[in-house]
Amino acid sequence: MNTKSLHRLRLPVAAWCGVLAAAVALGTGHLLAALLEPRASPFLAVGNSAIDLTPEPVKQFAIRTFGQADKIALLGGMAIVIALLAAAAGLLSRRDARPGVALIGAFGLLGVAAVLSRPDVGALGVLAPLIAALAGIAAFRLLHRTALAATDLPAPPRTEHDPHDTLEEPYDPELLPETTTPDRRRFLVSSVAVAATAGVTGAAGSLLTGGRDAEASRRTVAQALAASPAQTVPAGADFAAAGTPSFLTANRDFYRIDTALSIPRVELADWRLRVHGMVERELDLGFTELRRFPQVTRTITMTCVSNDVGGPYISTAEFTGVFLRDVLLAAGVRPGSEQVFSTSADGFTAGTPVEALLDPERGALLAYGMNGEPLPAEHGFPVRMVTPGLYGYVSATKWLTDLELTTFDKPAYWIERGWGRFGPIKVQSRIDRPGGFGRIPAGRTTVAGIAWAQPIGIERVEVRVDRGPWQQAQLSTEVNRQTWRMWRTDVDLAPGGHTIECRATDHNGTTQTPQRAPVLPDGATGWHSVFCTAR
Ligand SMILES: Nc1nc2c(c(=O)[nH]1)N[C@H]1C(S)=C(S)[C@@H](COP(=O)(O)O)O[C@H]1N2
Ligand SMILES: [Mo]
Repeated sequence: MNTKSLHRLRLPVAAWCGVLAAAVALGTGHLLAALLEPRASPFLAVGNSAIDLTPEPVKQFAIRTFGQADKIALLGGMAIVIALLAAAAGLLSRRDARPGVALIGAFGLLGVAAVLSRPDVGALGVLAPLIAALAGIAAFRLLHRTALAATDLPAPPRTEHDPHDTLEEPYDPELLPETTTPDRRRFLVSSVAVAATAGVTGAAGSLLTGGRDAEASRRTVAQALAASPAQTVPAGADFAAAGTPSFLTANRDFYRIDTALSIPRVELADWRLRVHGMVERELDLGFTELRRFPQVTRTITMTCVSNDVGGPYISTAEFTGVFLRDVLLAAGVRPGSEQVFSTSADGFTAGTPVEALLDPERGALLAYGMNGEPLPAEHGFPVRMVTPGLYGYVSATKWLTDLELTTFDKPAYWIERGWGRFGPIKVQSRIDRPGGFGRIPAGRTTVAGIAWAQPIGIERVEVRVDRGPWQQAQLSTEVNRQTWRMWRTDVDLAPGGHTIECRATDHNGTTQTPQRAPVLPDGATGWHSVFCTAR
C-alpha cells in the first residue's frame, strides 16, 4: 500500500537534484561560452540583459547603495534566485522528472533569448545556453533516476502491527547504514560526479575567459610607455596629511563605473580602431598604427555623472596615449558632423561633441597608459577615451573599438536612457575631513577636502560653520585646469554639534549653486555639508 510514497523523493533530495543540475548547466554554459563567445555565458548574458532592462531609478539606487559592488550584488542575487528556482524545479519533480526537465529547458530558452538580445554577442553564442540546458537536463534525469532508485529501498524494518502507517515517509533512509544499499551509493556517486562536472567546467570557463595571452599584450603596451618618463607631481598638490586624497589616485583605487558584468578581455593583436562616418578617409588602426601619432602624457581628473554631492566617483591619473584630435584630423572631419559616436568591445556607446575633441586646450586622449602602467583591464585595456571636462558617460569609452563621426541624431547608451546629451562637469566640492557624523576635539581643528571644475579650474573654496560667515580656504598647488584641487582651513569649534559646509568657485567666477539637484539627468548640484560633534 505504500509503494507509491516509496517512489517519492524526499524534499531535500529533490531540491538537491535541481540545484546540482542547475550548477552543471551554468558550468557547461560558462565553459562553452569561453570557447565560443566569452560574452555568451548564460549567467552573464542574463545578468547583462537584466542591467539593460533595469529601470533607471532602480539602477541609480543600486549604484548608490552597493556602489562599486553593484555587480557583485547583482551576480550574488542572481545566484540565489537561480538556486531557489532550481530547488523549486526539483521539488516539483518528486515523483516524475518531467516538470523539472521542462523548467530547465525553459531556462535554457531564456538564456538563448538573453544571448540573442546582446548587441555584442555573435550568433554562435546561442550554442552555449542550448548545450548548457541539455547538460542540465541530462544531469537532472540521471540524478532523479538514481535518487528515486535509492529511495525505493528494500523493506524497512517496519512493525507489522501498525495498520495506520499512512506516513509519506515510512522510514528515514538516513537511518539505514549506507554501505548496505548499492542504489544509494550509486546516487552518491552520481551526485559527486555531477558536482565535480559543474565545478571543473565553471572553473575552466573562468580561466579561459581570463585572457589567453593577456601578458604578452600588456608587455607590448608597457614597452610603448617606457618611451615617456613619468611626470612629477609638484610639491603641495595635495593635503593628504590633512585628510584629502593623494593628488594621483593609484590604479587599484581609481573609481570604476561601467555596465560590464565581465570585463572585456581584449588582446592587443586582435585590437583595431575604426574611424569612419563623416570623414574624408576612413582609418583602420592597429596598435602599431596608433603609435605613429605622437605619444603624450596628461594628468586628468575623471568624474562620473552618478557622483552625488559628497560622493566618491572622482579620481585622478596620468594618462598616456595620443591626442584624439590628431587621429580625427588624420581622418579629416567633414563639415556637419556633430558628435563622435564611440563603441566599446562590449557594445557600450557614447557620443562626444566633435568640438570638445578637436579642442587642443582640452587635449582629449586615446589612452593606453595609466600612471605609467598599461591600462588595467577594468579601466579599458588596451585603449580608451579620456576627455577632460566631460563626465565619463559621454566621453570616456573603455575597450574602445569604433569611432563614428555623426550628427546628434544617433543616441548613445545613456542618452537613450534619459541622461543629458552633453555632460559638462559641474563645479563641485567635497569635505573629506571631518567625516560625516565624526567626533573631533573641540577647539581649533582642520577641515579639508577637494574641489573640481574641469576644464576651467578652481579659483576659490570657502567654508562656513553653522551658517556663519564664509571663510576662504587655502588651495593646493594647481597642477592644471583638468584636475581637482585640494583645500584646507582651520576652524574653531565649541563643544557640541556643528554643520560644516563648503562651496567652490571656478576661474570664470561661477560659484557652486546651493540648489540641490539629483544626478539624473546631467549631474548633481548643491553644497556638501557634514555634521560633526566637537568634544
Ligand atoms: N565600455 C564602457 N566604457 C565606459 C563605461 C561603460 O559602462 N562601458 N562607463 C563610462 C562611465 S559612466 C564612466 S564615469 C567612466 C569611468 O571610467 P573608470 O571606470 O575607468 O573610472 O567610463 C566610461 N566608459
Ligand atoms: Mo559615469
